[in-house]
Formats: sequence, C-alpha cells, structure tokens
Amino acid sequence: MDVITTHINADFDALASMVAAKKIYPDAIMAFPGSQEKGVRDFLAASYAELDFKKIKDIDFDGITRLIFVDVRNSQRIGRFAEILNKKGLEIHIYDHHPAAPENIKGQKEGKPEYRLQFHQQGNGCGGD
Ligand SMILES: [Mn+2]
Repeated sequence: MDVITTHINADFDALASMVAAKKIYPDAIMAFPGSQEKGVRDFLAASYAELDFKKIKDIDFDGITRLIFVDVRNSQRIGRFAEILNKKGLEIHIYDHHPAAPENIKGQKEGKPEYRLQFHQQGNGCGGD
C-alpha cells in the first residue's frame, strides 16, 4: 500500500503537493500525519474539491509498503510515520523543497537538490514551511 503524506500542521503547499503526488501515484492513500493549519482545515471542511483523505487512525501501518513524502523530509515533522521509517522493505520517495538538515529522511527517490536550491535562492515567500 502506498501512502502520500506531508508535515504536521499541514499548510497549503503541503496540501497542494499531496494532490499533485496523487497524480503520480494514483493508487496511493493520502493521509495527514497530524493536524492542519486553520486555513487548510476550513478549506477541506468547505469541500471545495473532492479530495479523498484518510484518517491516520484508519491506516494499517503494517500494510504500508511505500511512503511518499511531500513538502517534508524532516523525520521530526511526520508524526507517527516516523515509527516505520526503518521497516524492512519500506520504499521512500521524497518531493521536498526544504534545505538539508541532519534529521532528514533518506529516500530511494528524492526531488532534485538543484531545484530545491534554486527555489530557495529565489525566495518562495511561503514562510519556509
Ligand atoms: Mn508546507
């Protein structure tokens, strides 16, 4: 089972990245690792779009074979998903724009660092989250 997730206190770039990743991994489940920012909560509650998110408590963690992280690669910002990072056979894909840090997760597939660097040099105006 594939799961697309992001950082705790999810913001709109997290939400948008999850929806974009679902286009690449159409069979994946989308799940937030924790709460969302108020604006995101309000947006989802208003049902502007039919977005199919699953609650983390309803996910069978033993059944996860691939984790797709978007807008995050810091293991301290992924809530309960950190518990299975070292699970045997787990595949990890990462699409993130944050700078390198010691606690960063390593993935078999990662977004290009050159792109991340360029993004930050230009200034992304999203407060760094
Ligand atoms: Mn974000």
